[in-house]
Amino acid sequence: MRARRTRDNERVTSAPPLELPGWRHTYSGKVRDLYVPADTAEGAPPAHLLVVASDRVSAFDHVLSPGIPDKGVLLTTLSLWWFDQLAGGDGGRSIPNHLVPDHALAGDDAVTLIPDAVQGRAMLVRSLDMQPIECVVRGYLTGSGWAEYRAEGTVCGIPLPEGLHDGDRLPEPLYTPAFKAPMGEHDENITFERSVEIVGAETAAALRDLSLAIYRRASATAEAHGLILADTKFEFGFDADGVLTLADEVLTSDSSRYWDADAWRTGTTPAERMASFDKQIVRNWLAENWDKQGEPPALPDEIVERTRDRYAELLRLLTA
Ligand code: Q0Q
Repeated sequence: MRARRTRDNERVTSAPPLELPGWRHTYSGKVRDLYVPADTAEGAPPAHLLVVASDRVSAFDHVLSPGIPDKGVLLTTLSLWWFDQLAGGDGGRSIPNHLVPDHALAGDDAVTLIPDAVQGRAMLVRSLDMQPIECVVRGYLTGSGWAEYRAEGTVCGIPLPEGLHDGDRLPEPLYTPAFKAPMGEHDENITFERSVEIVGAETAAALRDLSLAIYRRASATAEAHGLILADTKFEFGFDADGVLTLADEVLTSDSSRYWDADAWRTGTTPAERMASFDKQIVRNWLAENWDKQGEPPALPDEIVERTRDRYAELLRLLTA
């Protein structure tokens, strides 16, 4: 199969993106593909977009094989559920999102615009003026944050109290933005002050405040379902009326870390405490079976099955 490069300059040997009737493929991320209406003139702003989630899984900057069966459907269903919760489904104030207004899981015009081949794993969204900031919120100390804390006592340059351990809850959720780098480069952690220079003071403050408010709301919902939302990342854009709008996917296992709350409370080791519902199963297996040189090995059936089961379990725990 011919290798090709995604927008992140990822060398992937996966199949070329699907041909979808009425749509033109415009670019591929590691695990998702973006389409514009086929009749969109070159260079013209599309009326709306189709965000298609694949079954591909990535880790350590590689797209892995095989894919995880149903991953695209499971993560899209979770995104749609969270968009609905944050639009007022959880009783809170409505957070504007980019879904085409009447988008639902079944039986409306939006769904008929979504080709059969990607039903259930595609979102029909309004085209926004996307802001180049990855809005990361961390409620717990783990991953790259824990690594920096051990070395420097800070997370993204923000000083933290001494004596914290891997997996500990932070005194307050931290907003740690990243600058969305151009194709092929990595997002770069930046200070809030740098985000002000990039998008202006008003937008930078709005991105921060909205991200922290959404994290707090989603974290409370997760805890009510026996889960911890350790960290997550949001993307926003301005709509045609200048309203800052929640975009991309939201609060999925690809954009967030979820842990089992009981395991976190009772576990004695970081691994026990951070029983993840995301791709930590894949990361742990790769860490034990790949020297990070060359292409990663194929994932064994057992790892694929366990990962799929965790995605399905997360969706059940939150939405049942
Ligand atoms: C937009 N992306 C992300 C992506 C690959 C999604 C552009 N509503 C929007 C959205 C969204 N979501 C975007 N642009 C304008 N309006 C989102 C990074 C990348 C596949 C899917 N890129």
